[in-house]
Amino acid sequence: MPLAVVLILLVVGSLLFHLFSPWTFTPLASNWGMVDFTVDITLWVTGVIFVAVNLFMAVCVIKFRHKKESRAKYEPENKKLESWLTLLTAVGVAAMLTPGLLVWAKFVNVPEDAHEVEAVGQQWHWSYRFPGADGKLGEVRAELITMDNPFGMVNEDPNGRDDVLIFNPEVRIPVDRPVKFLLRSKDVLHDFAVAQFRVKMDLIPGMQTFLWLTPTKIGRFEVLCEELCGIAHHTMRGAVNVTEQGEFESWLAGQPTYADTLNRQAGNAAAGASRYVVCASCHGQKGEGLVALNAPKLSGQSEWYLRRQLENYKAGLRGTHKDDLFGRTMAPMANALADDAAIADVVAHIRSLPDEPAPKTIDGDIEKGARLYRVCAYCHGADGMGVQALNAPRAAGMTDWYLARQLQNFREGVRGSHVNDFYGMQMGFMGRTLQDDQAINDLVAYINTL
Ligand code: HEC
Ligand code: HEC
Ligand SMILES: [Cu+2]
Repeated sequence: MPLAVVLILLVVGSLLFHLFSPWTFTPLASNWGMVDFTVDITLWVTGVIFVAVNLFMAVCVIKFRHKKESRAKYEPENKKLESWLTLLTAVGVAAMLTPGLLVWAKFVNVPEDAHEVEAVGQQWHWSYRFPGADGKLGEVRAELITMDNPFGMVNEDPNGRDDVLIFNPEVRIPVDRPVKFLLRSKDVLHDFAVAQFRVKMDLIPGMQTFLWLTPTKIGRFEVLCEELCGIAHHTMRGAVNVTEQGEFESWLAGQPTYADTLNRQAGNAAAGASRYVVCASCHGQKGEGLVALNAPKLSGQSEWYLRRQLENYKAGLRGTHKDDLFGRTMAPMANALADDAAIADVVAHIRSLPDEPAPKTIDGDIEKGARLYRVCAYCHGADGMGVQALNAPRAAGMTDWYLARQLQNFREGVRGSHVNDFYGMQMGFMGRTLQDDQAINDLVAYINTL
């Protein structure tokens, strides 16, 4: 009897959970209503069977429970019942499989008028490429991928010159126009998935895969990598921003083509020197950092990282959080750098400054720090010198009190919580794994030994 009650409670509980649970599908934002329909059918078929089988078991447990006077009857065959059960099972299985085949047929037949976007995955971020004015994506080769040519573009291919390169995890696409995402991985398996679009597909190194959809709602949707791709897999986020056609076009026109990236002017250190005069009042004449002004050492830091931080301050991705006291003193300084050339010049000057190791001011348990640092080494390098491919800056030999404060900031969301700050967000996920200030001190003490 108690078993029968448990079975009945299981059925009632499951139904109530299904009806009242807050975990439901995200609202659909693409043409793939068919996928939802297929999932619904499967849920109905399996749901009805789940309820029927469990209630039947409960009834049997009650009805046929042990009674002294009753005896079991042996009935090995029942043609009629077996035909019924076979037929019902066949109908149920067919009902679950057929819609899936129809969806798949539609999925592999991309509409003629779909425009193309390439999404490129790597540990642990996304970038995108549009075909440009000629409508053709240029040829790419994995062996040509370098820091200066992150897409592996083949220089001789004229189709590639006007390709628009989005070296950022966020992309825009126009609403109500079918789009075919061509998917490519630089390293391991990844999976391009946007929950609201209902379609997803693996990225396979050495192969091009695809998916297509027609976005039907304006909005910003998160891209998740849904294939376990290494220790920082959970930080591999991006966004697809669905906008009106006009807004999309003006955004696209403002993005660099491959030809633009080839012609990018290197910064001028001499011009940067005069711009740096202001910076020196806080960061020091030699970029060595001034603890009294809370300004970190800049000399010896990599060019790409300095540039990105200045851009982030300017765009409000950093230095805008209400508790970010020090970041908020820095942000207006970056705003004074009018354009990309000004940023390139001042960074070129900083790169020309002598790189002397900063004084060590933080004590901690170096052994514990070394153990904690093992995870950090994946992105920042075992030597702490930073890894550009992973967007992680140099930490070794930089100002230690500043590193400790940044770790606190990341942990508390003072830095890295702006929705467009993908790289800060990544470090935020890591910062939140640190238990307390002692862990931070241990880590920084270890970084000081590198
Ligand atoms: C008023 C003082 C002040 C001035 C002037 C100033 N900075 Fe800063 N800067 C700071 C502070 C403080 C921070 C640290 C912010 C934090 O702790 O989050 C900082 C941070 C930075 C960072 C981030 C470093 C990192 O490792 O993430 C860069 C890059 C930077 N400054 C460059 C510049 C440049 C270039 C100039 C001149 C155009 C400049 N700063 C002028 C105070 C200043
Ligand atoms: C998934 C890769 C990844 C891992 C793992 C990682 N970081 Fe980072 N870290 C980053 C990125 C990316 C940035 C740059 C954020 C930005 O651009 O604002 C960063 C920034 C930082 C900064 C700020 C440096 C500065 O000059 O402002 C510190 C400090 C730091 N990381 C320390 C650590 C420590 C300590 C660990 C280990 C607990 C760690 N990181 C693990 C990716 C990583
Ligand atoms: Cu991934």
